[in-house]
Amino acid sequence: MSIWLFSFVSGLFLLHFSIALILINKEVPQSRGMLYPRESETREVRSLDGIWNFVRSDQANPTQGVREEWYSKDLSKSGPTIPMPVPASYNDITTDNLRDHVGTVWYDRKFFAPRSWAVDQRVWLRFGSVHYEAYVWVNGQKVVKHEIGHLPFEAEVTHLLKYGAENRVTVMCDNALIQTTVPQGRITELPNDEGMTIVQSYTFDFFNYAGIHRSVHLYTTPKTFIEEVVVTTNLSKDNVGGEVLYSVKFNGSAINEADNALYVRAQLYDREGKLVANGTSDAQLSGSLQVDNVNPWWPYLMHPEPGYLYQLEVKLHASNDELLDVYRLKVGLRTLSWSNATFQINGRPVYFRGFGRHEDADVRGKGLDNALMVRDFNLLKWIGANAYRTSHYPYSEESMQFADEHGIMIVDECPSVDAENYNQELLGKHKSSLEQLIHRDRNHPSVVMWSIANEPRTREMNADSYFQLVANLTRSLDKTRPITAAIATPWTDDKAGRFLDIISFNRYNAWYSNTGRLDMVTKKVVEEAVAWNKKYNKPVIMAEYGADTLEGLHLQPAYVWSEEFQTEVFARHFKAFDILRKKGWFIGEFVWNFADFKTAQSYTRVGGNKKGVFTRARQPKASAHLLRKRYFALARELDDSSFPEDLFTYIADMGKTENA
Ligand code: BDP
Repeated sequence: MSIWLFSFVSGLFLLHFSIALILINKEVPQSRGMLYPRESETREVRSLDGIWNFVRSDQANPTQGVREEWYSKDLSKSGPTIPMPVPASYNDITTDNLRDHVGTVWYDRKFFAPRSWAVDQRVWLRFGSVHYEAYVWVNGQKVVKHEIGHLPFEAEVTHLLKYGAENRVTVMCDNALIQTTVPQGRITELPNDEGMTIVQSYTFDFFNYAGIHRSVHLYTTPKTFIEEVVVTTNLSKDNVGGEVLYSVKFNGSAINEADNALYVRAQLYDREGKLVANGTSDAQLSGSLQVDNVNPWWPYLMHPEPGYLYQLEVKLHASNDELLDVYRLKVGLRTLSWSNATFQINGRPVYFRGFGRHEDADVRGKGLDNALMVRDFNLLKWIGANAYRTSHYPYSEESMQFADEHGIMIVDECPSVDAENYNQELLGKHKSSLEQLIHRDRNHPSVVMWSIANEPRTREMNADSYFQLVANLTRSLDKTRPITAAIATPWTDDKAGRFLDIISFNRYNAWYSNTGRLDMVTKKVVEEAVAWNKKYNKPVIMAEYGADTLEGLHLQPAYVWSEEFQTEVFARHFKAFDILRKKGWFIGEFVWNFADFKTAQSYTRVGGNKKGVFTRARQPKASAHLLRKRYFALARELDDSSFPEDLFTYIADMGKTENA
């Protein structure tokens, strides 16, 4: 090779190498609109939930449906369809191997657009979540594409609908995870008994359920309508005076072109429906409302009336006072503050006692299920928890609203799990997932922290610049909440903690390390928490600890997988947490996991991950009763709440009561 050619090639190599090293901060697309669909005097909402038609593509030919334009006619015309419930994961509905299907599947259904919708308004089609990637057509016309599950998306379909007639919506959904999706996975082609097959693998520990996971809505808005509402709140030092700051964006033309002077009337109602504040916005459609004798939003058990919500009514008016649009949302007034040692709500220090969770259930997988959601909140309150992390992706909007109502604090996590092999495309999508999450959840009082990742490989090359960019974006989008990430990399090697406000760590003492050694828990937990705090001088949370437990397996003395073992593992951790609490900067304990859940098949998983305190059918294991005593004891000690009457079972008189 000539010297010239050699230097050219090595130059190329160097260039390539340095590109791999440098991650560039590129703008992420900004979400718009997507207010949760609510009826009002100017808006109608229709659900498209129900039984849809469903076709799975040939795994070896995933683009066949697009090439053959299956969306241009009823799916049933292109081949046999099966019924599929929406919302639900499709994986566990049939009795064949649809569970392990990799690639695209198709859904369609018909619906009527009433004649009344044809006049003077817009119609929107909104999906609460389709996992992982979705392509949507209406009457054969492509309307929207969305990547990254667990997040809502929508499109205006006004001009595509036939009014007073039947219409068709078609969805193609792709569950494939690769190195540039969030979360990452790998697709490989492997030989099987019939020849070759496509296999999906991933390192994260929950089943990659897919399909139309949350509700599908059609809703109407006026031509000129409220597109965004952002709310922040303040309280006076004594929590007596409150302030609601709102900022509204509209979409659509003003009534006549010369009329740019739209304005907003904002009214705030208390729980009893009494008007407590009202005002008119400035020309930018922003304003503030002052509330006297405010009822602040408090977490469960921190106050006799937790989860207090007001209703904010936002009315968009033309300059001639004509009412254009009305949107109502719930607002909780609270403040958050944090330092290098504490996290405070309304000026009072918070100690988190909660769970990592999953959206997961028998049959419906990750599909929204109101019965399950309400049962889960009843269990959270029964056990005395005040918080959970939406491990490892955004949970349904309905559950966020429920958390607001019940005073459960949320550590709101984006869908980045086990991030590795950091690359530019991954960074872009990771940032976009946070942008979409913050856009969706910024008005929820229950959201008290953003979690920007779970167990990223933070010792890898590039982890520092990657997480600096992710954290910077998060902070630029919301300065009112602290940032955390659940880290499992040893503190000695971690490169991401310095970009966080609160350090969360996951560790499985006596399970993945020193298996079975209950005598090797307490000291290790204390030592590790102290080390994290020393390294970063920030508040510390233990975000995951636990042990797989087969319901009904009893072994004394405690032995791994038994109910006795899980209970003992918890007790050893409680001891560590009490030592740590005295240090001032240890601010929370989260058990892994709230309930048993489905994972990919593995010889370490018996029908799934069994670290639940509740079974997958949401019944308590022995550990739940212990945890309940601890959580209520903490609530009494720290927040002065009282014990539920049935917390302690009667055992004996113990000489405390007088003879009858
Ligand atoms: C942690 C992960 C969590 C797993 C858990 C476990 O964050 O998703 O389910 O381990 O192995 O590392 O049970």
